[in-house]
Amino acid sequence: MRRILHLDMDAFFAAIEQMRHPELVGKPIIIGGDGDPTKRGVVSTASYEARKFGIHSAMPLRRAYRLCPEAVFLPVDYDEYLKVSEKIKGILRSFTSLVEDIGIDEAFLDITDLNISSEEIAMEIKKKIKDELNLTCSIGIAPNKLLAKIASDIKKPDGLSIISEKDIERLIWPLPVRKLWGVGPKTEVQLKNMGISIIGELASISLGRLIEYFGKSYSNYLYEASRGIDESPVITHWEPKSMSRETTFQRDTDDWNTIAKNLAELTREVVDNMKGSGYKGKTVTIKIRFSNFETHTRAKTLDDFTNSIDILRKAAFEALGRIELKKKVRLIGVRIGRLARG
Ligand code: TTP
Ligand code: MG
Repeated sequence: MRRILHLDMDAFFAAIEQMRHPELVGKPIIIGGDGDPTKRGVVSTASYEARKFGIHSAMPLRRAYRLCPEAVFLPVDYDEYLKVSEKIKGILRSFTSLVEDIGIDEAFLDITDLNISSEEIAMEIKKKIKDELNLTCSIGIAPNKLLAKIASDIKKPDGLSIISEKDIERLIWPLPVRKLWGVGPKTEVQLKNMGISIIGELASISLGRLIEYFGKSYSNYLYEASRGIDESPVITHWEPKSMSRETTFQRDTDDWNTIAKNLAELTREVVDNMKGSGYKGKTVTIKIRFSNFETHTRAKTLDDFTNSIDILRKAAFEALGRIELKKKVRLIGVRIGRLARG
């Protein structure tokens, strides 16, 4: 039987701000955009004190301001959060090299071969993160990644949940289907139409019935996931498929110079990122979202892999030229794909 640990930091961006500004501890604080709640932008995260007002990630900042005008609004300081994230991953790697980095504030560890009890490992990790960084996290430990990820979310903040296969019916089945990794809002609606809202209900229907509604491989996934089955290994190194950046304008714009300047800047940022991690790319895709949310993408594939800013910028502008800018633009994005090391 494997032992997989999933760790997720509590109110990550907000907790880091509270750690470096102790006067903010215990207060409703909201991190998002450039910290000005009168401007366009969304909430990246909110402290647990702010969540009591109904504020959550991805909510427009202006709405958050209406719900809690007394909250402290702060800009996203991504560089700082990334530094803290790297320290956390370093702490995790001091326990085992079998660490899968899945996000800025979360990771899986395969602790099967460590000769310490699950509870002791979790407590030691929590203590080290608290002592060295003054932050708290929530940990789930289970026989696989799927269950460990659900477990870490059962008790938050500062939680620890250790679950085994015999707990699936009692702890997993009553949860909404959305708690399963890979079940997004669309699947949630489709399942609801089939009369299914919790994982236990999903586990009660046959694979044949699922296949009537979903593709074969996704049906297989849902069938197994609802039963707590997941054989996927902890992967210590992922090759990225693409790198991208996008930006939403403060005001929708049809000014060519503004659009061009932003496209050039975003392309430079993606290229810097590629160079920093040693990749070259072959396709450049650009995305334009108009003020009515109509979204268009166009891609340009190059003959060779490259990290040349001149070539990639030219390809981005070629792709842009194939979109008719007939309305004001709300968002522009660049993605470079078909990455290869070199
Ligand atoms: P989460 O782990 O989803 O959230 P959290 O750590 O703030 O809170 P919780 O205690 O519930 O785990 O995401 C980690 C960080 O990622 C979060 O602090 C900010 C960022 N983030 C966004 O920028 N936008 C988003 O929509 C989400 C969900 C997270
Ligand atoms: Mg978190």
